[in-house]
Amino acid sequence: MAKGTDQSRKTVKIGDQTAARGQGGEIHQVAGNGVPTLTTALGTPVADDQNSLRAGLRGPTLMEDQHFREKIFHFDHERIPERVVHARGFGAHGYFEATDDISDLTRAAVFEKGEKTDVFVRFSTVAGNKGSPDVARDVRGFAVKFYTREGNWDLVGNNIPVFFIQDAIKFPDLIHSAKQEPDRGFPQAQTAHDNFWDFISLTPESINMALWIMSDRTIPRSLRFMEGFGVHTFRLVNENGESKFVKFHWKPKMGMQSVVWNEALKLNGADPDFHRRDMWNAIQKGDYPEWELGLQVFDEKFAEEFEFDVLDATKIIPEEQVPVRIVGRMVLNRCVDNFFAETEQVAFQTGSVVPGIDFSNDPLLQGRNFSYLDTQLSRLGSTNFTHLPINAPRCPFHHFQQDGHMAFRNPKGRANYEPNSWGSEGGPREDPQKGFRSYPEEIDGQKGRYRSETFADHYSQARQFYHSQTEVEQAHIADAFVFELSKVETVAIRERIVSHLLNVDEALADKVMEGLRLKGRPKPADAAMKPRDDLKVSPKLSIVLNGPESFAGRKLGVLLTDGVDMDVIDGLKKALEKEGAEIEFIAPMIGGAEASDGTWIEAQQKIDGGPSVLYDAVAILTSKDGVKDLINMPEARDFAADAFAHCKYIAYSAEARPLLEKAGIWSDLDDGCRELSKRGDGQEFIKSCRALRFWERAAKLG
Ligand code: HDD
Repeated sequence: MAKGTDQSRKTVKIGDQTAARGQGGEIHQVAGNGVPTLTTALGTPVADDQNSLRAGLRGPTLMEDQHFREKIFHFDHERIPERVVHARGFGAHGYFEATDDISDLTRAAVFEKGEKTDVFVRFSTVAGNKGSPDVARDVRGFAVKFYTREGNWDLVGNNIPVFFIQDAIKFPDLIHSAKQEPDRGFPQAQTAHDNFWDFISLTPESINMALWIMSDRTIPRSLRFMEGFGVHTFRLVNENGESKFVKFHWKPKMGMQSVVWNEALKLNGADPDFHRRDMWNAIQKGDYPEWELGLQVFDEKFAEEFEFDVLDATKIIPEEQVPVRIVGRMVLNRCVDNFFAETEQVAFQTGSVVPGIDFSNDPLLQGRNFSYLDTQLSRLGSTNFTHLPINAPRCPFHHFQQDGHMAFRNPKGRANYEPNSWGSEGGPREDPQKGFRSYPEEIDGQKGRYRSETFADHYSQARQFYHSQTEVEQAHIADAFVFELSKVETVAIRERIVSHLLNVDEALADKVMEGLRLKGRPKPADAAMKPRDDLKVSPKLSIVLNGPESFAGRKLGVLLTDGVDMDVIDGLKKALEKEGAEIEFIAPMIGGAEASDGTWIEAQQKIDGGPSVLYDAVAILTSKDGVKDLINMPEARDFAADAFAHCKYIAYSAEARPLLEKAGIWSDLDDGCRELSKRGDGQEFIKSCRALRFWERAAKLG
């Protein structure tokens, strides 16, 4: 008998499962005892999944091997085109609950007070490919699919309330400029290159958004700690057909928080999956992220009187001018079962609205309404992408669309057209009462390729945004411009950006100019409209001013060694538990460390895999002997020095002093640093961590 056939295998027992040992000695499970039989895609049971069918022991593989061919064929076609933008995403399920009666504003079922609607949310970065790092400096997509009882409503937003361009016709240019340059195929997931800043410098309408992307909004600490925006002006329409304008806002219950740029650079190396891991872990352990949905509602009169055009997506309406009214809450409480089937195949469309919600004439939105439907065809390969479970409505639906690739929800019966004579057997019919009706806005005008003069002010809101930031946030914006433009090779492009910044804020422009060592101040860019000086600052635009009230949902990283004081550890653990925050132990070896009282502390990270950038605050707790090991480890010195440089709150035991000295921070320790010597000290330390960062340090760091 030939070697390598079933008969030549020995069966062995692993745990309570039967396994077969192959010729090479490898062990694999066989069916039985509750383990199902492996089959082909068409259900034929498979006897051997280890060896392809051969002519003879050492002969060629036979084409006849249907199982082998099907397996390889399917594997070869596993990839579908990634999204042309927002390729890297992370999705989760949850629900939306309407908490306020707004029937005077909209007839949308999703907003009936008390109504609970399933949602699927996909967060994303924009420019990077599917495998790019999570903490790239980039806008975050914030797309929400509401499976309402009157059809799916997609609110396809971002974590920034304005956009780069005013007209969708410029979108391909914008995205081409931002992604890898076409001749060289790099840089990946970053805008710090010539093409992007060239486009921006030649597109003054993008300057407001340029300020936003250079702020810390584009380096969020967690997807859970960022705002979301529908960006455009939409319409709400009530039962009587009356309409008001609306802008949608998502407010994170845990407040806003970002990382600092140097941290982001290091995070992308330490954990390219930082954001998805954080979201996955939070949901898996029941710490469900939550947002409130708020509306800015305004009428035609306000729209006419407002300083800017409400149809211009490069502008906000400050919350101080039109307050955000909270009308519901969204909770994400379930991770996906299968990344591909859900996160990858979900198809959002701005055009998917439901009765009671309608579009405005924002030319960016109008263009998007075409693009999203169109792109799904090339991405998902069939007009039947709505048949996929993640995209299908969860309310009853009936229509006469039929056939096509992969049509797997097919109507029964004779009628596939309308009108027909088949009465109640004749399929669905329109419903003038319940059905979607577009708001009958009066439109009159001449056909033409226009840009309204009301879209012409490109700098005033950029100035307002900059002036609304705290000092430390302003410094980050200037630093970000210097960083990005330092990667731009063409000096004329650097200069052009500075010439735009001169229209925003002279001090900012000068800082950037000096940071780049430009040889002289360029002239301010020609402005179609003189920038205004009279816009009031809007504190709601600052991240630092809108942080959390507690340390809940955040993580303390404790670097420890053998001999650590268990009392202090216990004190910290208790304080964090009370606060709703997490603790993670980092040790020289992954096996953990033995505390002074003999307690064994399991480590979650080995020191070189757990740098301080992974944590919101850190503690360095060691013993006289333990610290001797740490001072010789560059990663332990970095742990301390980075935490200090990133303005983190730092706790330490007296024994940690030699490490803090070696890291060069001992003599600079400030009020953001606290020695822990007894159990009760932890509570005070965690209280101080609520501020998230000790920003006072930033000025001293220079
Ligand atoms: Fe877009 C995806 C958000 C302008 C064309 N966009 C996409 C996603 C988000 C946004 C969150 C990812 C959806 C997902 O997770 O599957 N896009 C925005 C926002 C914009 C915006 C907030 C401005 C306010 N987008 C925009 C324009 C166009 C597009 C002007 C084209 C004219 N966007 C697309 C697209 C994508 C997309 C090509 C790629 C994948 C997809 O749609 O499904 O159609």
